[in-house]
Amino acid sequence: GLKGQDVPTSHYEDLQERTAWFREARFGMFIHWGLYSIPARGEWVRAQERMNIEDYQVYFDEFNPVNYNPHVWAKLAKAAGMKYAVLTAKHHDGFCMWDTKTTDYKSTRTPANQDLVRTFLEAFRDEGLKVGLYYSLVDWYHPDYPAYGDRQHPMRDNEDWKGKVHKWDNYVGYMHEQVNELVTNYGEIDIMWFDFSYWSYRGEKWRASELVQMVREKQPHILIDNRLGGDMEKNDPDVYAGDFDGPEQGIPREPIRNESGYLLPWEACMTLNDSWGYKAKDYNYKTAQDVIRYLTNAVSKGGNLLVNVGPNAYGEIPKRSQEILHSVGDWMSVNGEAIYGAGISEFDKPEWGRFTQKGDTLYAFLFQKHFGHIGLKGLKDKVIKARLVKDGSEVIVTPFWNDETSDFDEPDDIFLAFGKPVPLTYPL
Ligand code: FUL
Repeated sequence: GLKGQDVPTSHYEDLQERTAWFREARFGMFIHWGLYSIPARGEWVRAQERMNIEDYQVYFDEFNPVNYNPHVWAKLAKAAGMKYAVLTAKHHDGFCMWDTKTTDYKSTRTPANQDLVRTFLEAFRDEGLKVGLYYSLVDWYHPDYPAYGDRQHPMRDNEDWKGKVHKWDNYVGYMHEQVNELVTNYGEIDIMWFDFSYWSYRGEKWRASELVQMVREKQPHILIDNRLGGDMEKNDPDVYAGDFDGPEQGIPREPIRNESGYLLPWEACMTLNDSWGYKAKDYNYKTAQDVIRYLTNAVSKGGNLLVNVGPNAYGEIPKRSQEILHSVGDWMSVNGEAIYGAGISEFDKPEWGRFTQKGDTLYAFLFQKHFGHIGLKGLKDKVIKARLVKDGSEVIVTPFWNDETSDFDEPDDIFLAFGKPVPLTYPL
């Protein structure tokens, strides 16, 4: 095994086993969809524009995504090379995308008249994808969710809320019951993606241990993120330890480790433009190449990438997002073997790109223009053969040293002919 990946406790052995499919999958789709798709100014619109519930009610009254077809979404995810998807079952606005018994603030009471969580889950499973649900702990709808003491609450500056008593326990009970419904009534769920706890509202404020225990009882294989305030790093198997870390909008500089230095599974989530929920006027899209590099970068550090789409009011994934994901898929269909099931390499990150590794095979991803060769530090005498992943063609390996042409200054550098990515096979 790679250094640092051997696990000391049965907790970490369980973690490795439980997350095996997830670490193999590497690439998933995040879907932010709800009432906020109608104003189309992002999922925070109610908070940012200080709307009260009546202002926001118009979107509830008209929510009718006539072109919603989760099979189309699932096929797109598959075409992109994604292996799983996570849908917002409830975002901060508190609107429920399933037929919950806990409130009427749900999709089945809108013109959509559909349990959108159920139809999403069924369609994505049909296409052979793993399925996850995002669930917001923050809730701007529930009357017992506290307005004051919560900097994120849209009612924070609203005089009407001054002096109001919020029965926190009521809210936590409601929240537990909603999660209970999701993990009880919808078959096998692969990921629960809680979002998020903060400041004084971390962990046990939400009765997080109890919540996680309930979820794991109902869904023994489920993966849970660490935004409940779970202390994965503390390395304590008895607390509500999350199964994976979740950096947002960026790839960490280094692999993620706990306090004892053991590598943790992680997943970076990222928008395709600058918004999670559909924002009509956000044209700042990443390119397919950007996405490929984020993904490669993540995998080279032992992580996953969860790329977001924000379907519109009709239930359609924006055209531009579709195009990008199709291009990423073209690349993945040829180069996926360097991504799926691959992870951290024992060799240092090269100046010109990234390495991933799977068993004895090293995958080299070239990010830069080059002069027909690249240098591989520390690989002298270790390479049996080198091939281009995209067509299996031979890449010439030469123990080579030339002051003129080399950026590197170690005599044991090995230079390879042009190729991207380049798989090398060598005995360990
Ligand atoms: C954040 C949320 O506040 C954003 O709206 C989005 O859902 C992102 C993935 O997580 O915490």
